[in-house]
Amino acid sequence: MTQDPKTPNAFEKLLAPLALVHPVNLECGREEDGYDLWLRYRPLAGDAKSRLAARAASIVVPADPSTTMLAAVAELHRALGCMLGTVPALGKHADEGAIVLATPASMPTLASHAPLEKLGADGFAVRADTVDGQRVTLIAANSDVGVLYGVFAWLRAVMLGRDPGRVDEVSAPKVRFRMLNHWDNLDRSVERGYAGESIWDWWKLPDVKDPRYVDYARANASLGINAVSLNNVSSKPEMLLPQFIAKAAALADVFRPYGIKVYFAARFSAPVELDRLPTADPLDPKVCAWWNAKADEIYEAIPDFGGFIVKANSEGQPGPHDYGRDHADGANMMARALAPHGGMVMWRAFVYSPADPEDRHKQAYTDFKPLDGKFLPNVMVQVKNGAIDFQPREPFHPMFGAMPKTPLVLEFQVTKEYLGFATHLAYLGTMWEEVLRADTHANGPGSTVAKVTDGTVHGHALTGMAAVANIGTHRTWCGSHFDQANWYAYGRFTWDPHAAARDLARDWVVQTFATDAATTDAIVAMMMMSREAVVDYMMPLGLHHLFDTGHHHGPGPWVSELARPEWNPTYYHRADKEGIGFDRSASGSDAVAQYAPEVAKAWSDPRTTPDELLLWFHHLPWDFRMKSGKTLWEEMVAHYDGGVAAAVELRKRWEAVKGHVDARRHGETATLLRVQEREAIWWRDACIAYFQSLNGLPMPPGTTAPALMLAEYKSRTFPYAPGRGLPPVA
Ligand code: BDP
Repeated sequence: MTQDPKTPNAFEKLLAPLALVHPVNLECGREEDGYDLWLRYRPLAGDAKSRLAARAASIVVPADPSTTMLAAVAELHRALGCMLGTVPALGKHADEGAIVLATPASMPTLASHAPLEKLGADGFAVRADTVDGQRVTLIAANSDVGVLYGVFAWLRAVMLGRDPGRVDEVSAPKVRFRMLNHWDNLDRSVERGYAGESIWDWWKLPDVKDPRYVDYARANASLGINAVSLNNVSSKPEMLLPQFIAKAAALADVFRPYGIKVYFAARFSAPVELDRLPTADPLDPKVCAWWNAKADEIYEAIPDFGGFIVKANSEGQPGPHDYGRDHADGANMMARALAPHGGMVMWRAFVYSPADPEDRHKQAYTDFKPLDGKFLPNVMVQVKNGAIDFQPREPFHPMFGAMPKTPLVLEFQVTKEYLGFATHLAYLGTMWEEVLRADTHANGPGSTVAKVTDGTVHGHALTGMAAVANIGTHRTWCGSHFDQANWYAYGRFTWDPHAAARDLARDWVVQTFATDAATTDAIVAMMMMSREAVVDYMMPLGLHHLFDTGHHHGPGPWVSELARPEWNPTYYHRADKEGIGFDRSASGSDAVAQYAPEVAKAWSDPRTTPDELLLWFHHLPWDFRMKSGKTLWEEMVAHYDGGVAAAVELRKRWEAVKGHVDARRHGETATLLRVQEREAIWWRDACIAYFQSLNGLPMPPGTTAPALMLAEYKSRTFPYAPGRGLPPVA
């Protein structure tokens, strides 16, 4: 349905302050190309249409609506216009069939209709209710952004096929800072980005505000994401120059109605680089004054600026160690500058030293544990889900549960740097669920990472999750259709870290493909098996970081000559003629001792360590007897074969749903699944050929030898693989 933009109607007048580009010029029902993400609002028919129409007779908007309230109205307008083909009227009263948007400020009697005390600042209640004797849909919250979230929740329920007249949902987020971290450079390249360029068109900002920014904000708000850091954590000082602050301010203006605050990744040495201060020592009064003034300048342009995220003393980034200070000194200096404005510092714990020979697994904990309790109240320490990096599987980071006095931000990576870029299908919901449900035992059994993250284990009110975004200029936003599911699932986990990966997958499939139950089941099943498939064909049994250098595309278990030991895959697998694996038990690096005694005990002994983490914690002989009765070598080959079989299975299952998914998205996905199958075989063969070259063992009976000689796999180079961004990183 398209409305004539020349005839301004009541909606257009109402929504004018939002300054959306053609907010009422709806374009519904065009070919599916992935752009609409899970907010597709396809036209309804039959009963579904009449049921919705009966519940969408009018929209009642509070008087003097904020731009956030207008964003809620705009979304209803867009969604109902597309799904019904007609736009409901704007109503003043709660007439029969109205959708009533309400906060205590707009409806003094609201408390008798909605459990406001349960909703907190961002929660909502969406319910079929009777107001003044009329049956209405009440979307209630304590704040306007809560109403916006409620609108998205109601629309989701409609898209999931629920009866719009029976929706009854009361929900509040369990995490306060629900953040996306863009690793976007100022030249628009994206570090570890596989979906095109950065969507921030820095060059044209602040003048040109791409309408895509609004769609980006809508998508985030639909999940509850409320914080966005704009630039790469391996940051450039120029982000803090006035011209970039102005560009960021323009983005902040677009995002504000959607409840999203912007953050910057701040470079620790910026005072030296931008203003030639002789030092960036965090205890130097001139340096502190520089940051104070910089914070004032930023808040002048962006009054609701979120704060800084900082990668310091890690992978070449400057930091307080350069001046003999510790991470708390650095973080607190910035925190003091931001505190008068209500800003936060998210200080990353992803640090490992270029000089320290200690097991990389142990270094962050060793650095940060003694600092517990030393950070100012507006500092959170941001910790990756695993101890080393974003590997296909890692044990949870030992800092979870070990920092009782420090609020932690749990950091995930949505972009699939280590799980096949945007060409492999890997639903990460299952990986994140595994981490979130892992038991730290910090405060007795049941002290899961989710409960550390939601603040309940240590009683923190400041809670946060962050993830490296997978978003770029590609039409699908994420580089492939299925990669959208990872943005989606991550966002939903930030709202509720106790959610189930399968439920989120199902919701995403129904919203995204809107197909019959059998097809939905088939696609959900594909998603649920996909991450384990990648683990199996890349690095099973706790192996990690077998990637080729720099770009991390494809296998490179043989790489051993890079300057820093921990940049080499051989550092992680330690394979030789006798055995394989990293001994992190007491006889090795003793990284296990960084976990609570219950966890350490289980992971200290290969017989009680789960197979999935075996070689992460133990160096074992190739003939080690596995729980299955197979030798370690046989088991490893079986996993590699299982991974390839699963990739074949994914391709076949997708072929089977042909005709049940629109042709374009089906075809594009089918092509990628063929790539995945081919690369799964490559991974399997290259790794087996390499390990076999060390152990000299024959292929287990019934298995197939690698197709090519090891030298052929070793000779492959990918100088132009995507995602390296600037500057070059290892
Ligand atoms: C590593 C990436 C690197 C990032 C780093 C980080 O390879 O590009 O800069 O993480 O998180 O996994 O800072």
